[in-house]
Amino acid sequence: MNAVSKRPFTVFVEGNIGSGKTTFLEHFCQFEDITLLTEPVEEWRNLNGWNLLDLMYKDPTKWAMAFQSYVSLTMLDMHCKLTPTPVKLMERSLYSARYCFVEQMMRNGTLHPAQFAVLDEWFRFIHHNIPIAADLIVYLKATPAVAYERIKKRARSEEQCVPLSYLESLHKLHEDWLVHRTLGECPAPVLVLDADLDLSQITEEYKKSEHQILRHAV
Ligand code: DGT
Repeated sequence: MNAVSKRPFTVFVEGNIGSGKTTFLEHFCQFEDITLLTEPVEEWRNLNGWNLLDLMYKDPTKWAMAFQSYVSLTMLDMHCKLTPTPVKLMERSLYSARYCFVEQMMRNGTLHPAQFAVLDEWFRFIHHNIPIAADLIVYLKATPAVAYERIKKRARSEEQCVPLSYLESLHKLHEDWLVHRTLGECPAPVLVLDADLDLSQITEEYKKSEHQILRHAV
């Protein structure tokens, strides 16, 4: 397929921190006609030697604005990336950055209302002027306590201070956005998968999404 002539079938993989988005994407490595775009966490950990993710967790009031601004840039880059395949799978999106993370930081006062207004204007501008559409959202729905245990286990150094209450509020925002539809705009149909299952059972759960995704990979 000519990469510039037609937008690929685009899937956002969404879910709380520790819900298994990376494992979900790895499951689709076996299929040739799918481009996988993993979240640019490594870029957030090293911008000219600065670890913005760490700075944001250590002093959110000071660094949230810079961090979210850089998240927006790297996410926009993912949305705009041309792919040689008919299907594109993206880990998260500008939508979850805005409706889950920025929303959370605005509600708990980490972002000043003026900072929030700037980020919101950027989101609105991009949304109206740049194609960031999706055809399907796969929502990996995880109980916050399960996500919390996984985060402890993987021990990413920056996340050691993440409390269960933070995961609970992020979970509620994902639910309001993707299930109850009371927050923001849901840009595509949503397929909800049970992300609480352990590794031995999760492949079967992931397979439930294969038909909807692979039928476009021709
Ligand atoms: P997974 O595979 O489901 O366990 O996914 P993770 O946890 O590797 O990926 P993700 O996107 O849930 O989070 C990576 C880290 O970056 C995590 O510490 C949360 C943080 N993060 C991701 N996007 C944003 C954002 O827009 N704002 C803020 N404040 N943090 C974000």
